[in-house]
Amino acid sequence: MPADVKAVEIDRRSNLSYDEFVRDYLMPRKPVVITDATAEWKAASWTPEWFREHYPGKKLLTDQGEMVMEDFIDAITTNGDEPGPFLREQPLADVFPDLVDHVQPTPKYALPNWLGGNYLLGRVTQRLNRESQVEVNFCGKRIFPYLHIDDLHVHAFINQLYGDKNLVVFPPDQERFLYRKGNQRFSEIPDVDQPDLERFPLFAQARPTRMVLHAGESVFMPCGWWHTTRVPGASLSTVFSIANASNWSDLVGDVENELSHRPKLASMYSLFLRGTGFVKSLGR
Ligand SMILES: O=C(O)CCC(=O)C(=O)O
Ligand SMILES: [Fe+2]
Repeated sequence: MPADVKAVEIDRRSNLSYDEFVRDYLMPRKPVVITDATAEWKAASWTPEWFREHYPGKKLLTDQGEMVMEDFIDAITTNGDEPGPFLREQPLADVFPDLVDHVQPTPKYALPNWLGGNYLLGRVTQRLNRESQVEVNFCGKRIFPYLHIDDLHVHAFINQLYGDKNLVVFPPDQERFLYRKGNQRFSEIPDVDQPDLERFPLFAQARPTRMVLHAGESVFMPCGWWHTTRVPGASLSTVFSIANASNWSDLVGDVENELSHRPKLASMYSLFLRGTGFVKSLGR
């Protein structure tokens, strides 16, 4: 076994200043659990029962089909053996437009965020803007369906609001043990807690970092870090993503790859995005 592979330790911080965040976590691309980033959010008091009371009869599009709120809450608060329904990666502004102000203010660590705004080409603008939306993940006991990295090399903040969440995390240099599906952003390993080592022998060399995120805590997941989650019971959380000077060049590389069927457009566009990034970084 190569001696250089060690599980990474993940700090838990509160009262973290912006400058410390940038120096110790954002620039070195090191995950950190921040225990007080969302303390002022109204969403800090979200519970399954609160949703039941506030949205009677509301139809939800879960991964198991359409359900009304009451049935959904019953299902996610009952710990059966089968995974229950999952309201997964849905834009908060679409599903609960009246709750957008519940996730304000945006934590200072997530600024500036260059994912909003207009980037001339409609398709690219939409792609970036979509990543900038706050998404909700509501579910009962279950595993997040896949070990993955996030799209477009964005950095993510996962904000746990109700219940616990177990995370399994691997740094980018362990990708060689993780059986990436081609050049997609997913691993072929269905469950890192019960890996089939005959099928995935290199995984034996991986050194996962495991941690629990409690309600009120957020984790900063830098771009390129592999992660998956499991929840032992009902869980409410949001995820939002950022791009700025710290990861812009990686993001532009991804956009360029996506346009690779039109090489001229891809290189012009990449030049434009890099230039825009440069101007934005001067504006700070
Ligand atoms: O909140 C979770 O359980 C995982 C979310 C996540 O990693 C994602 O949406 O990309
Ligand atoms: Fe993710």
